[in-house]
Amino acid sequence: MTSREKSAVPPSGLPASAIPLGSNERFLSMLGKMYVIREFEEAAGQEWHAGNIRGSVHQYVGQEAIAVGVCSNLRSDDYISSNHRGHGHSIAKGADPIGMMKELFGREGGTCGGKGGSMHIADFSIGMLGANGVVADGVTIAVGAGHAIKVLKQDRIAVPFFGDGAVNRGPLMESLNWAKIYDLPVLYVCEHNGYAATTRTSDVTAGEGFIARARSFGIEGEEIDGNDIRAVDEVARHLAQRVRGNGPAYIFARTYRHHPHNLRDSGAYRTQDEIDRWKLKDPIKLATSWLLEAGVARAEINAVEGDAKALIARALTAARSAPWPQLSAALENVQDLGAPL
Ligand SMILES: Cc1ncc(C[n+]2csc(CCOP(=O)(O)OP(=O)(O)O)c2C)c(N)n1
Ligand SMILES: [Mg+2]
Repeated sequence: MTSREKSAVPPSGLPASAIPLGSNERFLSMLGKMYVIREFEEAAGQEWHAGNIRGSVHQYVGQEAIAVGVCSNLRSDDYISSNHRGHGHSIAKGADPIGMMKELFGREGGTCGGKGGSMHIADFSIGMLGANGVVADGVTIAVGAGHAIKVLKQDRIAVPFFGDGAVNRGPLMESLNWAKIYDLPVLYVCEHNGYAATTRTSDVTAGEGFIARARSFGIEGEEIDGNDIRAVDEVARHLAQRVRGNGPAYIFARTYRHHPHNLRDSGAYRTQDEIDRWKLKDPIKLATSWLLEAGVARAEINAVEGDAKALIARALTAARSAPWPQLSAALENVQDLGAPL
């Protein structure tokens, strides 16, 4: 089966964008997507420790509400770009988790033919322009897409997801200037989880950080609790509408990653108390508790969780049994600059 074959039924039935705004069904659907991301990430961690996945894996656990809340307000032809922590963004935009798991395993049928791995998942068929291992560089790709949208007079938007570690890099600054000067339809999404690898970003950021920097270029936006799917959904809907056909805006979302930076990181620079306090604000737990309060039955919530677990179990089975890529595929989809072999 190829990655293009959408083998996975969305675990919560209809995609969130097809369900009336603000309804319990919409939020239940988003909860289902958050569960798929969480199950994918926990499974990826286990498989990495078991030696079945090579390279780095950066888990998105704890930040799921941002990707899901934003992407639920995008059209399938809108673009996103991502960073090294990109699995959640890809799943939220509609990538097939089975193809993605094959990709992490380096197998044939992976999203990128098994040649990209965790940090290079791209699926142009759903507007996912790529994860990116170079901090801040995914942002410039989305701004380039935004420029193309403007030149081609389309009504799409481009959404770069990036972390607080990108805020001190030059490409982000250049991109803000370019996006504003050309009034490009770009919705910046800064996921402020407080850390860039093992460094607390407040220790290495001069001035007031991303919001002040965006404002200094004349770009306005909103700061939100990135663990509250309702807040992300509301603000993303409003800002995606504003950006479409207009100039840039930003979402600054406060959040936290539950796990260390990647699977090689001991995480020794954070206290257990800090981690525990943020886990009380787990976006899945928060959404579950207010959905129950809103009258959604526990059985419905259990069902979306069960669907997500079943989907990821299928993804693991498929990834384990998929063949390795053919040697002849090594030079397929590689840019040919004309150099002699
Ligand atoms: C240009 C560049 N510098 C350094 C690194 C090493 N590096 C990889 S991820 C990372 C931290 C990024 O932090 P942030 O952007 O906040 O994302 P988070 O990991 O918190 O999701 C660093 C420094 C890199 N990949 N690229
Ligand atoms: Mg960070």
